[in-house]
Amino acid sequence: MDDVSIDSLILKLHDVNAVKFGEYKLKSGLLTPIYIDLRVLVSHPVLMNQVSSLIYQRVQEEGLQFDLVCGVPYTALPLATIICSTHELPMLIRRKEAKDYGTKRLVEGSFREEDTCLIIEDTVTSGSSILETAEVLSKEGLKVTDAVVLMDREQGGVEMLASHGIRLLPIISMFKLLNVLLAAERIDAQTAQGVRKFILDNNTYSPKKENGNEVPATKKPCVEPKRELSFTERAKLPNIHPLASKLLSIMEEKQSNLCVSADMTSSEELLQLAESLGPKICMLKTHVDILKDYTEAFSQKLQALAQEHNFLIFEDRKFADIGNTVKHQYEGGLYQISSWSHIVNAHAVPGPGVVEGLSSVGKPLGRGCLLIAQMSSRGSLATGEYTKTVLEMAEQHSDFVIGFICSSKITEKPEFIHMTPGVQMQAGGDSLGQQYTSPEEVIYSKGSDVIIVGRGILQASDRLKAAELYRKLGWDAYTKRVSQSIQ
Ligand code: 5BU
Repeated sequence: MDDVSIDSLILKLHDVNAVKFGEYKLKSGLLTPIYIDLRVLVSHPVLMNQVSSLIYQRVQEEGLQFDLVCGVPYTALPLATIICSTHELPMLIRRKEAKDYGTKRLVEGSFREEDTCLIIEDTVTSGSSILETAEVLSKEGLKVTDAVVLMDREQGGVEMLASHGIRLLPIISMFKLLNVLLAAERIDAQTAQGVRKFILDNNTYSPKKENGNEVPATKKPCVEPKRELSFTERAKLPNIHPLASKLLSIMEEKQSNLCVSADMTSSEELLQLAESLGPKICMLKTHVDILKDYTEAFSQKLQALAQEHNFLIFEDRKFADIGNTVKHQYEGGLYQISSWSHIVNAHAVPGPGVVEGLSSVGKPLGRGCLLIAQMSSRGSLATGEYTKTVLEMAEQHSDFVIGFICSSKITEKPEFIHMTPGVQMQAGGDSLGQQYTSPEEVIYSKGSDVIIVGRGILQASDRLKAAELYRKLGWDAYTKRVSQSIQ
């Protein structure tokens, strides 16, 4: 299941008022600042089909084994019906009340004892509705081991159900929903923060609540609650590209997710900048073709400084031609970029050939590439379906692509590093279309990993002091994000 289709679904759910912000009373009597009402889905057949196919996709991805499907009444009933009808799966209907005439059955449909029934639900808060349905099914001799839910409010449902031996598989989590709505400017940072706090403060699951006794270890959740990995943990992932691993380790070691954009026209000045800001940064970004006095000696000195101060060099060359041409542009010409730059970036416009051409030069040298998934400039065309295709291209070339230039997190895959330019303390922009977002917003709210700052530092009266300030703002936003992701 890809993140971009989840993102667009979240926006559509917001469009049809299935996600509301304000003050609402939950079944438990608790007042909540966010209300998820998926009952409206029945009025939107296209959305209904999309949700059903996402649920089924999840079922398949997890390789779930079951004999029958049951939707929790009422909202999930039509969803289960669509899934079962489309994929020709036998379904059961759970009655909420036993009818007082006829068979008095609580579960309608044919089944055998010991059959396994998969439960489908629309929204989960505590997990009690799923548990109730599972208990009714169990009384009929059915087994329930898994449940798939569209929207998990992340208030303890996963853990509670796990303690009853049911694995809950959510498709959209509350924190993801907030991040997407925030990135799309549907809600402001204050609303998102208010909801996050509410969710963290109102977890409904406590092992002690189970019959007043601590739940035995064997009944503890079989699914670990989702937690964002730290840079150190990501650096150790089995499938991580060695260069991505190196960058993540540098970031943790130097407590810096700051990349300075050294947009200078004099080699000497650039080297002085690298010398003085080196200790504060994880990466230094260049535009080598704006230097008026490039020499090979310059690139050698820059490499020595990168070694001395432990940062990576990223030449922001934005390759965008057919594979054969970019291969020459990367390796040869005046600049011989592949010989000194650890990281380069590329537009996806030409198709996968651009990555393959660059990879044929860079991969043997242990270099890495960032794909430009979104841009910071006004009116950028790199949005929506385009961004989605960039992500797919990266996934298909993960032996060379280490991440993205983007304005917000575009994938949950922790192997990819998200880097965001267009960063300054104050929002605004320049007269040529650049648009600025603050470090806090980029890292904490939009989920990116690295801030790329140029003029915010270069035009400061004290560049070192400004770099230290950006480093601290970026790092604090990252630590806050990771610590709050423990859901
Ligand atoms: P600024 O001075 O912080 O605005 O510089 C931003 C740098 O990042 C500059 O070198 C741009 O070329 C680069 N950049 C960007 O601003 N936006 C983008 O989408 C991409 C690169 Br890709």
